[in-house]
Amino acid sequence: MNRIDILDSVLNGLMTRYKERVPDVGGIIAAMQQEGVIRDADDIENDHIAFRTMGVPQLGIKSFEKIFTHYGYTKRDYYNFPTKKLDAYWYAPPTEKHPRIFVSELRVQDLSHEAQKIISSYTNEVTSDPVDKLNLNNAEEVDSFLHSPLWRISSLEDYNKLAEESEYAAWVIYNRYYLNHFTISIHNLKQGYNHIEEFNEFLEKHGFKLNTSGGKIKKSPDGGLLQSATVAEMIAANFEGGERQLISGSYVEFAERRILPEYADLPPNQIRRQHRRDGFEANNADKIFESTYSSQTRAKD
Ligand code: OOG
Ligand code: NI
Repeated sequence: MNRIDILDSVLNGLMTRYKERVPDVGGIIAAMQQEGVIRDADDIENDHIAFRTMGVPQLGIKSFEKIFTHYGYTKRDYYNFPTKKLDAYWYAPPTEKHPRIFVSELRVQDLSHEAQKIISSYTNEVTSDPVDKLNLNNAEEVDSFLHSPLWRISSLEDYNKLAEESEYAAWVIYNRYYLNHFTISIHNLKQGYNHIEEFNEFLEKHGFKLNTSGGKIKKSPDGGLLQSATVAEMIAANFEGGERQLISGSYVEFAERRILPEYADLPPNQIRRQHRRDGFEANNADKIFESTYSSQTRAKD
């Protein structure tokens, strides 16, 4: 298998698990089919996928990114989220058919001593960078790594303590490298659905709840990138000792990338990905992170 085939297989594995965990994915696909927006799921262009990581020396972005740079992804811009204490990068895919990747990392050393102690009690079980031990040319090995525990199952008490200080920290302690979201590209859909405002209306008409942080539409200052996201679905989590609690799982995002001003006159049938606004926007992302935060999930009736 060449690297693109391995990548496809790893991405398929991620999407399969994600669809099982996030019923909204199947629900949105079904609603799009019902209204004739797509014929089947393969008609959906995946704008990007996102992962969350713990910023400790043997893990975090610099460990995780090795998986996808091996398959031809290139590291692009850096983003900083001061209040959430996060760093992030995005990665450009090896071909136009593949999704971009957004990877964030919690600046663990910026948390309280108590939160750091809880986190390290888990992350210290990983004694060296686990990606270095992986055979990245073996898709099954990578798939199983992405869906296996990195550390022991957390206690409910630790989860709730972490959530008080960083909901992101709590999310990663439980959900680890599960796909955080995939993103439906809106701009290439048929008329009536290819702008974020009308797509949001379509979603709400079908009963999907949108993240309202900063408004339902997150718009970049250049006007080129418009995003919205569902509120994360709650999953019945099993904690140490058989304790259970509903916690945030993953969500779905929607992105409209406008044509760059310099290509405004290109005929529509010649517009490709490179003619549209690329990358991400820190202020949009800052609000999208909150799709898994209780301020948003609580509002989900
Ligand atoms: C990522 C939030 C940011 C985007 O497209 O800007 C994001 C996350 O929730 O982990 O997805
Ligand atoms: Ni995103």
